[in-house]
Amino acid sequence: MMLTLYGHPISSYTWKVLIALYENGTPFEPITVDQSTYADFVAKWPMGKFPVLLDSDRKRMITETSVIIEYLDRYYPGRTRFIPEDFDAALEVRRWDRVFDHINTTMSKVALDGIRPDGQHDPFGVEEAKRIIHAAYGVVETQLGARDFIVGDSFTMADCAAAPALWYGVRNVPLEGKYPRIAAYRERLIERPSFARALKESEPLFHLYPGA
Ligand SMILES: N[C@@H](CCC(=O)N[C@@H](CS)C(=O)NCC(=O)O)C(=O)O
Repeated sequence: MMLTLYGHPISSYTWKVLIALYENGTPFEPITVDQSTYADFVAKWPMGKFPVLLDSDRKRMITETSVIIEYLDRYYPGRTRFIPEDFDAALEVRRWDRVFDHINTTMSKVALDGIRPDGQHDPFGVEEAKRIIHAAYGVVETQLGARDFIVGDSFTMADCAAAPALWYGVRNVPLEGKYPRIAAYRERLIERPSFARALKESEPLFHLYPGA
């Protein structure tokens, strides 16, 4: 097997890369980061952040989901292209990819606060996180306009980032009826076969999610 992905079936950032792999039916071996594999994983990538892609053919280890997807788009391209050829369009994709990753990381602050021990909660930090996410929802709502996808009319890396960020984001920081385009876009992403598959595969382990 050329490609190996260290990740976890309920991890939002793992989903982002799984969506890219499933979009194009790219063959890979998944390795779940758990107690039995953690030491091996951290030896490879001491940052301890997943997912991580290993390419045995090209003898490369790629970290950071946006870089992994750019790598797949270049070296293992398929029917769905994640980065447009046009440079300005590519920058737009990268820009919205960053917005969704920001939602994703900020949302986990809200989710993880729920499992902190008594006396260790951070209500100020949680309120701050919610304020940041609502600001992001506002710009995403405006950007969506009449678009099916976040940039232009085709599915890109930015949509790979949007699916997990909005799936978990809206669970933790509800839309409160204020962002109808985000609600509809989130449903379209959930119906996309690549994401539907990642969601389905997460079900057996979903009880591990904080507050699930
Ligand atoms: N910027 C990173 C974020 C990855 C990330 O935060 N992954 C989470 C899982 S969804 C993680 O590894 N958490 C475990 C930890 O931080 O120790 C990326 O895009 O790959």
